[in-house]
Amino acid sequence: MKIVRSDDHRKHFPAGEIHAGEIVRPFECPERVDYVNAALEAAGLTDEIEATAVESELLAQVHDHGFLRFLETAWDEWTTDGHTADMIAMSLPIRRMNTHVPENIYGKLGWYSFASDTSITDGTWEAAHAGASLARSAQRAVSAGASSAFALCRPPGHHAASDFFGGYCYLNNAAIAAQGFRNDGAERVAVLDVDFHHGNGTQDIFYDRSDVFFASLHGDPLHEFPYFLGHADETGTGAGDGFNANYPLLPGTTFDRWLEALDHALVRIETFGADALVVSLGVDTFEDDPISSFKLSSDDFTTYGARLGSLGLPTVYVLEGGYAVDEIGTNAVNVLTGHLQA
Ligand code: FKS
Ligand code: ZN
Repeated sequence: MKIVRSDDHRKHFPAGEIHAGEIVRPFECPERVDYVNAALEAAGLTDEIEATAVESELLAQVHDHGFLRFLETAWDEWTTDGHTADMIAMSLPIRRMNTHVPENIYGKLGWYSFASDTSITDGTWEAAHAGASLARSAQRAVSAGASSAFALCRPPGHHAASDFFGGYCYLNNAAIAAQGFRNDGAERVAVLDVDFHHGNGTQDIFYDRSDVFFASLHGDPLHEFPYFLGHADETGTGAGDGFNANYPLLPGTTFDRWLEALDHALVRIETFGADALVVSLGVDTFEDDPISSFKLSSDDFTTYGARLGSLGLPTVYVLEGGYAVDEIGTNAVNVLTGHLQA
């Protein structure tokens, strides 16, 4: 298992997150990566490779041009306007209010966002770009012959669609890895999203395509973030019809039930005939996660990692969520060691 990491994630750390009407320390914090690094070390997963920068052409295959430009320049434009505090979108377009892209920076901020939980700060672009580079570098190593790789992406990516950010995500690292596999010759790529939250961004990016199959196990959006996408009847559109599979599960879901859904998704991936697999690895399914409601124990992560490994596919793991910070390392690394034992 190749490991790809960067310290640039530290450049992104908003001062606060609005949570239940209060400003709290962001759940998605830099120490998350420190705990994962410590657990990798403890497990002897030390086969590190150097990251190289993701190409702008690949970013442009996954994301909208105007959106990329916005992310790259937002902080400068904001500070030029005289602001110094983090950018938090508070005016977001909703039904029938989205015909013109605003010119005002505050208007653009809302236009390109879907959730006010996700601020832009000095350093957000650099960190997000570095994270995308980790995903691309992990995928390149696997396309070049490594059997698996793990990218310690932070900020996470699976809520970011082609043209909007939110849910702590800016660039869709998993989608970038999947498109990278395609560019490097894989005919069919599967993306499996095991984060507690639905990977709405990844789904949206590949929704009309038959070359990338997307499957996600997550808290039912009727009850859980991102609330507006991730239902079982979303199966793809046009050429992509039949290439999207959602497994919405009730709050409180136990490992038995979760594993049934996983096994179903794995059969779908095998039937699809994937040449490569990208796993959106969020460990917020853990029983003690502070913002999620599934009941997986640390050992359960090892068990399901072995199921993923038993597919025998070239696999890239991309870090997504997980907020029980001192256990995030153990849980993520348990999936990787499970995979390697298979
Ligand atoms: C707390 C509720 C609003 C939404 C939760 C975002 C979850 C993000 C994630 C990711 F993997 F992207 F990090 N926050 N104020 O775990 O899915
Ligand atoms: Zn999550």
